[in-house]
Formats: sequence, C-alpha cells, structure tokens
Amino acid sequence: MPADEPQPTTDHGTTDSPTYPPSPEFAAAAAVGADVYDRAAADRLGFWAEQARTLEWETPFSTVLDDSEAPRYGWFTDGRLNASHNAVDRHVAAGHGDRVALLWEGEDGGSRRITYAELADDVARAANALTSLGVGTGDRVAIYLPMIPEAVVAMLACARIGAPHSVVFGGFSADALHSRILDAEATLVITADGGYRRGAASPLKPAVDDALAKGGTAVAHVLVVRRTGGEVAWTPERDVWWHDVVPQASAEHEPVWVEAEHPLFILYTSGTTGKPKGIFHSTGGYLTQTSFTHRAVFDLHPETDVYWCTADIGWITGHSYVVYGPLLNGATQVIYEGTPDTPHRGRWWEIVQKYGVTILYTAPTAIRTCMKWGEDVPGGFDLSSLRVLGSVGEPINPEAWTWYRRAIGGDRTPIVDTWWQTETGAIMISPLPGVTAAKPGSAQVPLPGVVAEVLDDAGAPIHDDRAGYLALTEPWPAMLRGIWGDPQRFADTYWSRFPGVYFAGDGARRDADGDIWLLGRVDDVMNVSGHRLSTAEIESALVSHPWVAEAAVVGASDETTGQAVVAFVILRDGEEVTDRPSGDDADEQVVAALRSHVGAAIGPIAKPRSILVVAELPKTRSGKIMRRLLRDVAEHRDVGDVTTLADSGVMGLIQQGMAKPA
Ligand code: 6R9
Repeated sequence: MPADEPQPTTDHGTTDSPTYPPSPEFAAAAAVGADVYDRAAADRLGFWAEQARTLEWETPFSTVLDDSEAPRYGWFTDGRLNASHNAVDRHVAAGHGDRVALLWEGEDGGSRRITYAELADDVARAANALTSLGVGTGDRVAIYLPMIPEAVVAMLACARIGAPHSVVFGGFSADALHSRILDAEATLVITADGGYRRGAASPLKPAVDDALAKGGTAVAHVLVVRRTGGEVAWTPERDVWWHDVVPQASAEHEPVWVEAEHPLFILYTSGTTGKPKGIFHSTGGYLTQTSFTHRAVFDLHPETDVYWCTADIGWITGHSYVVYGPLLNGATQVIYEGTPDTPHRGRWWEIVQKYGVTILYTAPTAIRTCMKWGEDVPGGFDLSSLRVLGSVGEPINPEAWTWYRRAIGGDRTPIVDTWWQTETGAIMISPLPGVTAAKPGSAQVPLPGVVAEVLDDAGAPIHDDRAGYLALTEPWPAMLRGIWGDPQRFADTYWSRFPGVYFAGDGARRDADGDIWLLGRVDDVMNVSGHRLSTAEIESALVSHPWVAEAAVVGASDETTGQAVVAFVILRDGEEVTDRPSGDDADEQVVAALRSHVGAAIGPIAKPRSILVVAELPKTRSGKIMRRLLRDVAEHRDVGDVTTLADSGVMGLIQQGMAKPA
C-alpha cells in the first residue's frame, strides 16, 4: 500500500516550458479534431457507445454501462462479438485482404510480409488446431513466445475461440512461468524452441519444460513453434509441433461469439506484494478503447501509415498497441524480433528507413539509450517518413523529449506522451497530435471520455500544481475487470484508498493550464526500463536463497533505465550455512550468486544493479523497513530524518558500505 509521499522520479519541466503546437497542415488532416473533447464531455456514455459501434457486433448492445456491481463495472453487456473477427476477418470482408498487416523483421535478417487475408487464414487454422488439442471456450492458454508472427496468430486464435490468453514475457524465468501457469490454471502452453536475441539463438522451451516439471499444473499440451531449429527435449503425447498441426488445419472457422464481458486475456503485473496480479480484461470494452485510442492518439491513416510499436507482446503495450489496437484499425505495422543494437546501434533506424515507418511508439528508456549512443547514429539514416512519435512506460524527462523530437523527428513530428497502465488497458492521458500544443515532460490531458483528477490525501481535487495522487474518477471501457481469482485484492488495491474512485498508484500534479505531470509510483512498485517490478517480489526472491536472512529492495533513479534495482541484504550466520564463500572476494562472490539467483527466480530484468551486504537494515520501532532512507543511500544523498529509526546508528554503517562498490 502507498508508503511514501509522491516524489518525482525524474527531472521535470514547469508550466512555462515551451509548447509545440501541431502544424496547420497536420491539424487539418488529423484523424480526430478538437471537437471530439466537447462531444465526449456532453455525452460521455454516448461517446463510448459511438466508439463501440465502430466494431462489428454479432448481437448489438443496448446497455452502455452497467454499474450495478461497481467497482466490477460492465460495458456493452448485452452485446456479443469476437475479437479476432474484428481484428482480421472484418478487413478482408471489406476488401482489404491484400493490405499488409505485419511487416516482420527477424533479428537475424530474415523478414516476412503477411497480408490481412493471410493472417485470417493463419488465425483460423490455429483456432482449429487449438480446438483439436482440446482447448475450449473459457479455458486459459499460456503463451511464451519470442516476437514472431506466430505470437500474434496465437493470441488471435485464442480470442477466436474465447479462450483467454495469458502471455508470459519470454524473458521471465521457469519459476515465474510456473507460478503464472498455476494461477491461471492454463491447460495449454504455446512456446517456441527459441528466438534470436543479441545475435544468438536463445532457447525458450527448456524453461517451459522446467516450469511443468515443478508440477501441479493442468497443462495437457505444449504447442511448439520452430524458430531457431535448435535441439529441444521432447515429451511425447504432451508436446506438439506447431508445423505439424496448424498448417494442416482447415482455414474455415466460425468464430465463437462471446458476450462483451467475456475475459479476453489475463496479464500478470507486479503489485506491492510478492505475488504478481493476474489483471484480466473484457472483450467489448477493451476492444472499443484500444481501437479508438490507437486511431486518435497516433493519428492513424490506415491506408498510408506504417506503424511501429517496439514493445514486446509480453507487456500490456504489446497487447493493446501491437496486437489489438493496430489490427482492429486495419493498420500496416512493423514487428521486430530483436534488440536495438544488433548487429549495430543503428538497427532501429535502419528498419524505419527500410519500411518507411511513419508512426513510432517506444519507451523513454530506449530514447535515453539512443541519446547515450549519440545523435550521429540515427543521423546516418533517412527518417523523413516519420510523422508521429509516441512514448510510454514512465515519465519522459524534457531533455529526452526534446532530443527525441529533434534527432528522430527532425524537429517536425508531434510527440505523444501516453500515460496508462496494465490495469487501464488503453491510453488514458495523452495529447492528441493534431490538437494539443505539446508540453515536453507532461502527459497533459485525459483523452475524450476519460475523467482523471489529482487528489490530496483527503481525496479533494488539486488544481494548483501541488503533488497528489492520480485517480480516475469515472469508469472507462478498457478498465480491468479484476484480479484473476482474487476479488478482494482488486477491491483493496484500487478502490479503497479513495472509496469509489480508481487509485492508480502514481503521484501527479496538475499545473495552472490543467496539464497533468506524472511523478512516478507512490507505492512499492519500481519502474525499470518501463517494466514494472515489485520490491516485495525481489525481496522474497532474495530471502529464498539459503544465505540470505533479510533483504530490502529499493528503486534508485538511473539515468538510462529510469529506476534501477538496488538491494540491501543481511546474510545468515549459523552452522547450516556451509557453502558460503569466504576469503577476500567473498562479498563479490555472494553478490554475483544472489544476482543470478534473482535472475533465475524472476528473470534477468529483475537482477539488482547493485547488492549491498549489510549488518542491519534501518527499521522503525514497529519494525517497518524505512525504504526512504535506503533510497537516499542508493542515490548518494544525505540521509534525511532518522528520528523514527529504532537504531539511528545503523544508517552510518550502511552509508560506509555504500561508499565501496558493491
Ligand atoms: C503502459 C504501461 C504502468 C505504470 C504507471 C506509471 C508508469 C506508464 C507513463 C508512466 C509517466 C507515462 N507510466 N506510462 N509514467 N508517464 N507516459 O507502462 O503499463 O507496465 O502496467 O506500467 O508505468 O507509473 O502506473 P504498466
């Protein structure tokens, strides 16, 4: 639960920072004009109903919002539709079958071009194959794949038969995969032999084998895509090659029409406790808002744009703005399998040039990394096709914003800084590129149909630039429908801080122009390179190691990754610890072992940047670890008020330890 006062995690600008209005030409041709705000304000539910009707419904809805079981809101509840029909078949039926849906670029230089008609066939075949493997409507399917076209096909095939997918990021470990498979009671896992990362084939299937060997799961089959051709261990009866069942299946498939509230997917995200939350989303409301926001925020013109979102499908951005949003709008998009610096640091810009990318959506951490590599890297490529740039995942500091606009956008492109969360399902706060005069560092205004406030401790709205808590005060179509299997945690986490109002967990302030500036998380969730990590989850991974007695983890600000994980550990003494290194470099060895232990328990992204072995942790008299002080230490600041510490001497010892490199 919120522990600290809202605090800025990055430098941010001020109300009198320069603004960048859209050019008159851009504004005149924009997909959405300024009038949309007034229309939505005049009739919010009518506005969302109008957006929902841009989808194709098998049974039209008459109810827009059902708030009878709030906060478990329902949208378009009496309508029926299918997500894959709307994302793919609909465009083929409308005569756009020959339009390219996916321009896939493998890290190893391979590429594939898939039209909407081909995608429709692939999805139908995969849906038939899933059915033949015993997956029924309502069953959960875990997807653990690299960024290859089959990942998109797999998600849409699940949606086609009404089987909620649970995509697990390919960088997560076997342990993390196991707990997610268990929690969702998935009956099928879709994976690949491996994928290409940093110039080499990196295996995936062994993690699935390890996860399932831990036992307790309901998994009947593992469907395996061949990507790298590497050796894989095989469990007959259970394991099935994708190429043995999908291409052979019929391309005829009647979609399963589901109720608007039918769960489309579960996606696990970090919360304030050690156990990740299975956020689940509906079908009708989620599709309505992802398609509207994708069109409006990126000014999408599907006939001419080439869109590229660099997110992995393992995160919500990959769900909403690689898979559902763009495909619902019939966009042509690039999907890239690998890392930005393989085989060279200009790889992204080479891709922009090769495909004539017009809209690019990425994260501040990537922008800051490119800044570090230098402007001459993108300068070596023709980026003149770009016309809209987007940012997501964490606050973007004005310096990075300005660099992005100049070095990538040729000082011409609008930038949309989009605030949203796994829980919100779709973008909530963002400029509109053809309407808003952009202010570097501020996500600015709630989108049409969205109502957000900055609240003080007592829940009263703040409009005078003071820091407070970001809250969403009206329900929205793509809102999470719950935490899988844990309605109490859903109510406690989001709806109890300010009763009846959604508490986002972010600090924010609203300036005199009414623009919102995000200040970072106010709870124990860290944001590392735009990925959410929980301090508690990493702490419990650390204490699961036999050498560790106690651990405290904080997010320290980091120039490139936004925040970095810094851990403080107390080692266990006693006779049972026999294998701990001793000698001169004992601490280094311990630290290395603990870092890889965290990597194995959660995934490489969770490995602490530094681990400090300490004798004591700063605690209040009630025994609560004072993370604020540890953050001060990790960020090399003078330690503030220590009067509530049970033992005020402990901070001196910890600071001495921090002085030497960990
Ligand atoms: C989409 C996504 C959500 C958290 C959120 C906030 C941070 C995301 C931001 C931003 C400032 C932005 N966040 N976008 N902070 N400005 N434009 O990232 O979802 O992984 O669930 O993270 O990310 O702290 O609460 P998710």
